[in-house]
Amino acid sequence: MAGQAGVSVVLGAQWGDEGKGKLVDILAAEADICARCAGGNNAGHTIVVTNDQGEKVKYAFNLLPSGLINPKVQAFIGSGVVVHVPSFFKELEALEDKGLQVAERLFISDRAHLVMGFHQVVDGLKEVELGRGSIGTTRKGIGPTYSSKASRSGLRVHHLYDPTFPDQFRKLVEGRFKRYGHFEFDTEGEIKSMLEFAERLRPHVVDGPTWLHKQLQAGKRVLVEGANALMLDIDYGTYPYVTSSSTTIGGVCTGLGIPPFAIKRAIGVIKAYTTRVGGGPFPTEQLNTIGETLQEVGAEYGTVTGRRRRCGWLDLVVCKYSTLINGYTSINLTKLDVLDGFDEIKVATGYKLDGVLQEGFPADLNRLAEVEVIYETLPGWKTDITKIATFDALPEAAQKYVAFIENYLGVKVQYIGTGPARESTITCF
Ligand code: 2SA
Ligand code: GDP
Ligand code: MG
Repeated sequence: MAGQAGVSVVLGAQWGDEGKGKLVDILAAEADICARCAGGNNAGHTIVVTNDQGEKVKYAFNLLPSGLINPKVQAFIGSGVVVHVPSFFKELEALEDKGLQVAERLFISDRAHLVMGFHQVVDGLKEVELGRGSIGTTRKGIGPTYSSKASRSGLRVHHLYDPTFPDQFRKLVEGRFKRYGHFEFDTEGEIKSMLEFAERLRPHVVDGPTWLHKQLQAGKRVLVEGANALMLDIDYGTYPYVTSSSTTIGGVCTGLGIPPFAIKRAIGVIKAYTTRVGGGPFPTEQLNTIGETLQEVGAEYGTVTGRRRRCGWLDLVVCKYSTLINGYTSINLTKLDVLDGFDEIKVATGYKLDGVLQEGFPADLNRLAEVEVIYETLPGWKTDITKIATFDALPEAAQKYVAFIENYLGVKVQYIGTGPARESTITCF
């Protein structure tokens, strides 16, 4: 359980937006620290909490860890995260406006890379350059910042307190002008603003690995909130239609600076169907009324960009591949309620190429485009499950749907989502 000392991890098993934020919020009740290890404010986690007056209050997290709703939890932004400092404060203020005391509980690694305004401009320019082949990024500057990091010219949080920061900043902008032509950008204005932000940021900055190790040594329970998801991973996702960070369990170790054996469990979050926002392959996508129904009933809109998410049937080939890489110790199956109205439900169980059943997930997108998807058709339950609180009370067909997933993946479903609110969760064990 999340209650044990050490590290518990929540990771997206598909293309993101599986409902990780909701699970993180629930598990935060039994955690001391909630940490982000990768990505930036491209992530969008929506949490719905029923307040004392019985009203539903919605929280949207992008860069800050979702565990912050729990007032006892400290939040940590690890070295693998890329941080747009103005967005950090905007989000912090928005949470404080909702009555949450956040500032004293929020820590950020000195090694996290900084997303600058010019990274965001370049994100847009790159997308325009790609034209029809564009990735469909969130334009938050994520890819260009990780590019700066990998090319060893990036600026990290600690650089904000280095007297050479302005010069290093100018050099970085000059490099972008050389590559993309002279775009409109107020370099000196941005430097001034970053240095002002640096002073506000100072109380939050810690020596990342030392700080976290001290907490672990003190027996603290650390909950890691994965951002984006396995199929958006820079190495294992549908490259190049991916984000630019390591979204796998490996990214948890590198992003936080912890050894693998500190991780006690990894919960894979799987949506009961599949969605994807942005470009790139999606073998089970339904460009028909099925996809439209999933989109409408599931309210599938991007939390950051407001874009409509593409929708399709559950793809167990993807989930198996994801399980193989991340080694889930259990599953949170989310949004099962969205399937309530279907007569029958399809699930992808295999890909064939040239008539041959494939082992694994193809790396080559041209080959992926040629796969014949093999489906299993399961009966729907045609029942409103949103008020159901136990597994045994679920309609038989819904139980069978869950069992089918467990059998295919060889991993038990621990939590089932039946609605957006915290309390709309069945805990199986
Ligand atoms: P980026 O901005 O460089 O990380 O984009 C690269 C690809 O990664 C996808 N991506 C996402 N996919 C799902 N959800 C994300 N967060 C938001 C949300 C997305 C939104 O929670 O709804 O609001 O549009 C997210 N962030 C990045 C992106 O679509 C590209 O395919
Ligand atoms: P994340 O990026 O994985 O944290 O997921 P998002 O928050 O971007 O998207 C998931 C959406 O589904 C949010 O709007 C949640 O409020 C909602 N949600 C989460 N779990 C459930 C569920 O079990 N049922 C329904 N109907 N909605 C859910
Ligand atoms: Mg999201």
